[in-house]
Order: sequence, then C-alpha cells, then structure tokens
Amino acid sequence: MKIESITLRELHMPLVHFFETSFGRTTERRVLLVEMQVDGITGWGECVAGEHPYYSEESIETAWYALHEELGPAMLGCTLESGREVPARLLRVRGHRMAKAALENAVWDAESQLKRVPLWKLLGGSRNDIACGVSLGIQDSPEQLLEKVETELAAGYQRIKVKCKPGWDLDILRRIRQRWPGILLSCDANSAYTLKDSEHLKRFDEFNLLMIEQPLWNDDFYFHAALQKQLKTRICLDEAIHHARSAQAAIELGSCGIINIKVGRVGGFSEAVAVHDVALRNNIPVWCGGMLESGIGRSHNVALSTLPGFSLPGDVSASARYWKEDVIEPDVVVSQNGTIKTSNEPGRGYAVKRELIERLTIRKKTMQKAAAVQI
Ligand code: OSB
Ligand code: MG
Repeated sequence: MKIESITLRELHMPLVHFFETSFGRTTERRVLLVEMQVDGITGWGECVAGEHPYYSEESIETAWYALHEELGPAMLGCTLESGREVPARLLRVRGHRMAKAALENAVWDAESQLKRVPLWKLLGGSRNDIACGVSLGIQDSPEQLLEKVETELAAGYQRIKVKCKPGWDLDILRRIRQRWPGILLSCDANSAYTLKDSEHLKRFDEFNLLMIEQPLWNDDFYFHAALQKQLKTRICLDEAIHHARSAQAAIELGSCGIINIKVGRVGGFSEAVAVHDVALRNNIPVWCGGMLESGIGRSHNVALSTLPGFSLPGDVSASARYWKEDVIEPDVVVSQNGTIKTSNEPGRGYAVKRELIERLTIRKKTMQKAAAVQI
C-alpha cells in the first residue's frame, strides 16, 4: 500500500442535544477527518480530539498542527503492508495519540477495502453484533435526566451511564435507582473528585453500579488503587489508560476492575487491540468508549467492539442520538435489543457521504509528497 496523498478536513457539526460533562458543555462538534489516498482508493480516519484540551491535552488545533507539520509528512510516500506498521513510523513524535490514531485508522480502513475484508474481521473481531449503551450528559434538571433515561431504555439500550460531579451525583443516582432498580447503571466523573472525597464516593456503593468511571485525576492510577480498596463498586479507567503498558500497570496495581478503550485515546487500532489483549489475559472486561464521533469514527468503534474482550455494552450509540444527518450511510442504527449489527461488506461497512462532508467542511488541506527536484 502506497500512501499517495492525505487530506485534512475540519467539519462543523451541531449536536442534536448539548453534551455536558464535569469539564463543560459541547453544543457543536468540530470534526477533524483524515482522507487518505492509498493505491487509488480512499481510507478515512477521524481525530476524536475535543474543541478544547479539557478531556486530554489534545485539541482539534493541536491535532491539526501535529498532522500537518509532523505526522502527515512522515506517512506520505510510505509503502506499507498493514496498518500495524504505522505506529513505528510515528514513534518519534511524543504523544499526539488522537492525531496519530486518525492516520493509522485511515490506513486500516484502506487496507480492509484493498483486501476485500470487513474492517472488523481484519482487526480480529469475532461477533456479528455488539452491545450498546448510552452516555447521558449533565442536564438542566434531574427531571430532564430521568426523561432521557426513560427514552433510551425504551429505545433498547442495555446500559445507562450518567455523567456525574460533586452536586450532581448521589441524588440523581438515587432517583434513577428508585425508578429502575434492575438496569445496568454506571457513572462517569471525568476526574471530578479527589481522594478527599473517598468517604463521599463510598456512598456510591449503595446504588449497585456496574462501575464508576475515572473518579480521580486524569493521569493517575496510583491513587485510584487506593480508592479501589475502599470501594465495592469497580472503578473503570478511561482518561488514565494511554497504551497497553499503562493498562498492565493499572491492572497490576489494582487501580480498576474494568477498562474503557477509546481508539483515539490510545493512539490507533494497533494499540487499542494491544490494550484489549492485556485486559483479556487478566480477566478485566473492556468496553468501547465514545467521543461524540461522526459516522466515520463511529463505524471504526463498531468494528473495534467486535473483539472478544468487549464483553460490556459500549458508548457506541445510534447516529441519530448525535446528528440530524450523519456523514455515512446507512446511519448507525441500534436495534430494539440494544445492539448494532456488523456488516459483511469489505471495509468499514458504511459508505461516506462525500457531498455532505464537502458542505460541512470549513477548512481543508491536501498534502502530497513534493516531487524530487530535477537538476
Ligand atoms: O468520558 O467517555 C467520556 C464524550 C466526550 C469526552 C469524554 C467522554 C465522552 C462520552 C460520550 O462519554 C460518549 C459518546 O460518544 O456517546
Ligand atoms: Mg469517560
């Protein structure tokens, strides 16, 4: 596979409903897509970085810089056998994992098309449908949240996750549990607590949660281990897991009982599979996290979720929960049993709506290897 050209695009996509976490509210997604020409076909990747560096150090701006100045040029003109070879090419650049993932995943996307196999099979997936949950942001009132829980349960979703922070936690969890005692329920703090809150966090145990996601600092697993010893509820790490090595360290320290895998956060499909393998070897269940992706990133998340260790419902939900019109067709749809069916078509299994992408694009840059100067 020869990388012939790389086009970066920024799209603006308004969310159907705002999404609020402990670090703020998002109403419109700035979506960074990578379009890669490989042996005459197009591979697509999505950079899941946020509008601001709040969830992680990366943002759309830092990713654009890294892709344009460093990572894109390192890939142009390369000849590769597989997406697996991409991380080694980008090793010199520290961090910028979401930017790297966008490139690597575009190569896997192209590879699956060229080899005429579904992307999910190329990644080592083994299931035809995946289990889905929803992540519900902080709302303007508890009543609004309860209404949303009701809607999503009626739509079939298998697990409800609610964002929490001090002041939006015990009361809403109690109200959800009172009304729905048996559902799979979890919460995600996005690092809103410190160890000083451990007595408070112990009270979460009474709600029989599937997990509490990333309660403490985004870069920590040492203090999460101390907290896990005090809790009955399993901790799930999201932000803190950067690669297979940190997954191994977190598991050995006892920092978590569950891991959320986001392909962007760990730097691409190769590392996501490696994190999955470490977790599976250690009997730690994993699930696929979401970053309010457009259909491109969403279809990649669907593919990743077919690996055998993804035994818990992920934050991979229907296109219509996020967008009036998604950039792929068909839309990602979730069945009444809360599952998404994988496609047996080669590639990602969803076509790209080029015209719509063009219309939503507000910035675009194509990179090609400069031809050698003849003298
Ligand atoms: O912590 O999982 C998170 C969205 C943006 C940043 C961080 C997170 C999330 C979500 C959304 O929870 C999941 C989704 O895409 O629906
Ligand atoms: Mg999270």
